[in-house]
Amino acid sequence: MSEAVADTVAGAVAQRFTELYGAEPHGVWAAPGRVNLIGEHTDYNDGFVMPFALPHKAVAAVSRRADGVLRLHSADVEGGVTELRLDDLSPESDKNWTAYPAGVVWALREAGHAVTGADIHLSSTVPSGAGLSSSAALEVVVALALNDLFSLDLRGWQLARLCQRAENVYVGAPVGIMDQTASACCEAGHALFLDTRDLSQRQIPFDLAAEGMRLLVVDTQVKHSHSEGEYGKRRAGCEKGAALLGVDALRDVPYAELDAALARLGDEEEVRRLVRHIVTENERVERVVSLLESGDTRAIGPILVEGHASLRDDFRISCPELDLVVDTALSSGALGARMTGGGFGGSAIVLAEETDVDAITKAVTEAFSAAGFTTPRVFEAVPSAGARRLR
Ligand code: GAF
Repeated sequence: MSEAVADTVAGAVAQRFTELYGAEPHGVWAAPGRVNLIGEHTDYNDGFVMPFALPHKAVAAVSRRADGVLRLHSADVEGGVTELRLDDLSPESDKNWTAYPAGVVWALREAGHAVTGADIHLSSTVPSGAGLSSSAALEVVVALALNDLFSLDLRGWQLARLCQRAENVYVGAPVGIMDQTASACCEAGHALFLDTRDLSQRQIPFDLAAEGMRLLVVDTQVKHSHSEGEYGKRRAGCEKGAALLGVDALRDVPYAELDAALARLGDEEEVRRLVRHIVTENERVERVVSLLESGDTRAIGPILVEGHASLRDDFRISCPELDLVVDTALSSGALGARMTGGGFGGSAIVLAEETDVDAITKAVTEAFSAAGFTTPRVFEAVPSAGARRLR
């Protein structure tokens, strides 16, 4: 988003805030959605991930209050202003969209931060249910706004931890730390190489346009939700694998010792598949990082494809629509393609030469039509800025 566009968006959200609450907001903030280049379901196994921020953002106009009241409004949801008392916030009491911002306020206060109330108006361009972290964007934009307004002085990774806690405990979705950290910490023109064990990070330059390539996001329009059981089952299976192998997390199983670890799991076939995905996926992230750092960007394509096969066959979280994107894109000349995010629907990414983008988009759209699937939404993903104050 250029500075001029950011200013227009901030102005529109601020104006709506003023209409709703009768005074100008104390500030306006933005936090992006993300796509993950590689490193899927590794984050709750203390492993490696590599997301980058999308230009799509949640924007929040916010004012401080001192009277223990939280007022929430979203441009994207039918209905008026929701008014809550901070003292009444309690985990899983709220099953609406308001659980995301209210959960962040709850997590901040639970951690001892003096947040005394707020008026918040939100507006987001991150597609929801598309595996592009619309929830994390909402959480992070609220956390950043409150961090500034109450002078909490928390760093990006600390805000991400609090947002994850809001989602785990308040919303009740057992997600890892990737999405919140991506939204809080990504930088324009870079992918974020993140070690989810200690949250150490490296910004890896990722400017595909300069090299004549593009990265497409194909939103299959198949909706997914992390609070539903399958995500939690995969997480529990990974934790069982770590316990059976006697390690803190599957991150601690070295790739070179994968075969021995699988042999030790004996007839635990389901757990063996989950372990194989996590251990090989961490190694794929490391390979992608080293290829990008040595300037060999095109060579990451086959690794993305390996990652998709592992998610489809071992982790078993793909779906016919995601598989069709990957197969069609590859047979139309893509350099690589894979599902991205939590799975069971959502989006796939396609790495392609700029000159092949139109043909791939057409082929995928036609394949969906021929299969009787809903028309997918295809757009280019440009690595964009992380969360920031707009005004
Ligand atoms: C979802 C979760 F929110 C992340 O924490 C991560 O586990 C991802 O699925 C899979 O890599 O986006």
